[in-house]
Parts: sequence; C-alpha cells; structure tokens
Amino acid sequence: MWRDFPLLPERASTFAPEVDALYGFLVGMSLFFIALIFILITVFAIKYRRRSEEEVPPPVRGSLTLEIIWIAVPLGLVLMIFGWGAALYFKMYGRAPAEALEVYVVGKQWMWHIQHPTGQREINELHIPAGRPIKLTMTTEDVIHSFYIPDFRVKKDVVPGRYTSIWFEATRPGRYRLFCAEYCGTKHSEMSGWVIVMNPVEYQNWLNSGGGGRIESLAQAGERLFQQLACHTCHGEDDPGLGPSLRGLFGRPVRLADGRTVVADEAYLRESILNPDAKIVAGFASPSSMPTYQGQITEEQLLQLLAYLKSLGGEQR
Ligand code: HEC
Ligand SMILES: [Cu+2]
Repeated sequence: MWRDFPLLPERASTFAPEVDALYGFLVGMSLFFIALIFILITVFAIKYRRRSEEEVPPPVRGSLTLEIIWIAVPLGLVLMIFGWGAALYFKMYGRAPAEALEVYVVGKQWMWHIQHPTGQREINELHIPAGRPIKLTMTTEDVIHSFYIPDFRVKKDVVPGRYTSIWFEATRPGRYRLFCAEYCGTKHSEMSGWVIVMNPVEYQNWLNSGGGGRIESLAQAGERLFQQLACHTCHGEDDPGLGPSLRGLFGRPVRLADGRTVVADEAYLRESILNPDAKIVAGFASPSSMPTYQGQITEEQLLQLLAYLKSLGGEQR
C-alpha cells in the first residue's frame, strides 16, 4: 500500500522541474536562515555572556547601516519569490496553448468521468499522449472536488455550476496517480484514479480501439441532443427567426440587449442554456422566449452541446 504513495512524487510534466526549483529555493532559503539565526544566537550567547556579578553592559546605540541591511535583504528576497511565483502561476494557470488537446472532466461523488473529444469515455482513468499539451475543462454534478495529479504538479478545484480548466504536458509514458484533493464526503478518499501517459502511436491505437466499435464524437453526441431537445426549432439553419444563429458563435463578441458586449466563451454558452434570461442577445425580447434547460440535462450532456456549438466554427480557444 505505501508504495502507492511515494514520499517524493515523480517529475513527469514540463511544469514539475519548475515547481520543484521554486520549492527547492524556498526550502533552501529557510534552512539557510534557520541555520544562520541559530548559529548567531549560540555565538552571541557565549561571546556576550555576563562574566561577573558587577558587570554593567555598555549602552547600545542603533545602527542605520544594519537596519537598512535587514530591511533591504528580506525585501529583495520576498519580492524575488513573488515575481518568480507569479510568473510560474500565470504560466501554469493561464490560457492553454492553442494546439492543446481538450479533454472534459466531470466530478461526481465519488468518481471522475472523462470524455474525450473523439467520443471515448472512461471512469477514473485518463489516457493521454506524452509530449503534447493537454487542456482539461472540468465541472461537477454535485459538490466541490479538486483534480490533482502530484506527479505533474497540477491541482485545480472543480466547482458546481461553472467550468474550470488546467493544462499540462506529460513528458514520460507511465502510470501516474490522480486524486480528489477536496474533502467531498464519505468516500472522498476513494475518489482517485490513474493518468496513463502513452507515446503518440500507442495513444492513437488506444483511441482506435476505445469503446469497441463505432463511437460517436462529443460534437456528434451534442448534435443529436440539439435535435432531441428541439434546440433546432429555434436555432435551425433555415432560420425561422425564433432564435439567433449559433454558427460561428464560439469565441465571438455578442452584443446584448442592455448594450453590453460579452465574449461567447464556455461560461456564456453554459449560462445561455441554463439561464437564458441572464443575458439577452440584442434584438430579442426580454424575458427570453428560450426555455431554461436547468435540471433537464446533465453536466456531461451540457459538455456535449458545448462541443457541438464549438464545432459550428468560431474562434478556437
Ligand atoms: C423556443 C425557442 C428556443 C429554443 C427551443 C432554444 N432556444 Fe436558444 N435562444 C432562443 C432565443 C430567442 C435566444 C436569444 C435571446 C436570449 O439571449 O435568450 C436564444 C439564445 C441562445 C444562445 C445565445 C446565442 C447568442 O447569439 O449569444 C445559445 C447559446 C442558445 N440559445 C442555445 C440553445 C440550445 C443549446 C438550445 C437547446 C438545448 C436552445 N438554445 C433552445 C430561443 C430558443
Ligand atoms: Cu471529490
């Protein structure tokens, strides 16, 4: 059992050495100052000890030079740590590279549902190719979970009602532990799994064999839902004028009835489907004639609809 939880995680993503360098510096610096302070306390305690009962210590005046040094040195150090940490943070938790492979994750008490854009689904396992940036778009059906891969040094909360994302690039094929890092109920500790990193050829084989037989891509599943839920009656191609055309919508700025302009990102599409009245498209009546789909569709179905809407063109992000 203890072998499953090694003391030191592996360095298996491009971020890992960078995170380790920062932590190494913090630990090294702390050790240096601990040693320095303890040595000085000991040396001073011995050197300046009281040698006789009558001894009166000489008065001490302040030293401007000393004071400047002990303000400037720590200030410089913490500013450096701040700059270093912020730069790394923005790199890791900023926007994923455009060529990243997008995989969708839905947390549920107490498992991880994974959907690949090509349609493969898995539970508590995530198969990915090495040497390619991977972007995870994540949400949850119930409570807050947290998606954590120690060997990759990435962790991000997965929050009900919205999408969060992380990206990383695995460097070496292998099996790596995946955890939920947010206490989410009785079986929280069982909410773990494996990330299986494969070389690109193996990964392609896995994709081809995945699901056994013909599988529907996420966007295809979304298109089917789009018909089933009758979205096409208002958003159809031969536009009956009941709703705006959704072609090329993703990533585009949308003018709203209240004069604001918002970008049609994932959060906007999600809100448009679950709560149409929140933002009315310019030129349409308020309240919206579009019914709410809150409670009618699962998070996984919502992701499929999203994949379909993205496939209708628009700026890829
Ligand atoms: C009864 C007609 C109707 C149906 C059914 C309908 N919609 Fe809509 N939809 C509208 C109207 C009208 C608007 C514009 C007003 C607004 O913003 O709510 C709209 C807006 C939207 C927008 C924002 C569009 C933009 O240009 O910013 C999205 C996305 C959307 N709908 C998706 C869907 C999806 C997905 C479904 C099916 C699950 C669906 N709609 C079903 C009428 C409908
Ligand atoms: Cu959890």
